[in-house]
Amino acid sequence: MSLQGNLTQQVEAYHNWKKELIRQIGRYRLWLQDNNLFSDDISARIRHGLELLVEDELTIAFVGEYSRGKTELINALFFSEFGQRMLPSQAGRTTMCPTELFFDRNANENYLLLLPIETRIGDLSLQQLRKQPERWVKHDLDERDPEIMREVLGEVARVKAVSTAEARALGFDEGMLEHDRNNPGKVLVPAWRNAQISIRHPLFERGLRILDTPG
Ligand SMILES: Nc1nc2c(ncn2[C@@H]2O[C@H](COP(=O)(O)OP(=O)(O)OP(=O)(O)O)[C@@H](O)[C@H]2O)c(=O)[nH]1
Ligand SMILES: [Mg+2]
Repeated sequence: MSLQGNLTQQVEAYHNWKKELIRQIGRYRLWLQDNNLFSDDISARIRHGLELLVEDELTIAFVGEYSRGKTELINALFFSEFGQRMLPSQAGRTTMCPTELFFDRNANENYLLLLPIETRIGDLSLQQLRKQPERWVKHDLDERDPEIMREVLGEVARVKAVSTAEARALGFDEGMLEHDRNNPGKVLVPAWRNAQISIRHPLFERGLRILDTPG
């Protein structure tokens, strides 16, 4: 059986398990009511539990040393129908920032959001910055034009040349960074701190989230 078929079945099984759990919690609530064991406190706890179950999404993180094929596997699993690599994967360090793939069911659209690396200088956490759309650079992704889509997604691998002092200010250990061959004295840092990719895909529409990480 193909890997894609397996994954689809497993995500489906997870969904069915969640649905069954929600049904059983409903039965438990009725049983508590029938036996006069129900209270406002229990009601609030059950409601909170159900909300968590409904909101909860399955996230799979791809973690490993660089150039081990993490991104290539994601390309094969989710973008094979485009007939070409959608996310940049090549020999050497490629994925430069943590990249989340999912489908934004509220906005109901495909897009790429990029958070500039300079936001590391401020005090705001990624969690806080997620609530500030104006800090992110947004690109539309048109699934009818895979060539352009691939070009846009290539941004995830972008690096920029900065001085070693700038790299330190951004929180990098310069010993870990590559030197820019065209710019003596400068080092290469990721251009982005985080990437969010919303893509219509049956598994992402089901709530699956993928996290690709730099090696
Ligand atoms: N022969 C072969 N090559 C592979 C396989 N998987 C990945 N590659 C190649 O290995 C190179 C690195 O793959 P990536 O997917 O970019 O590796 P990565 O783990 O995402 O690396 P970073 O993003 O740098 O952390 C690319 O040239 C891929 O085409 C595989 O199963 N077989
Ligand atoms: Mg990669």
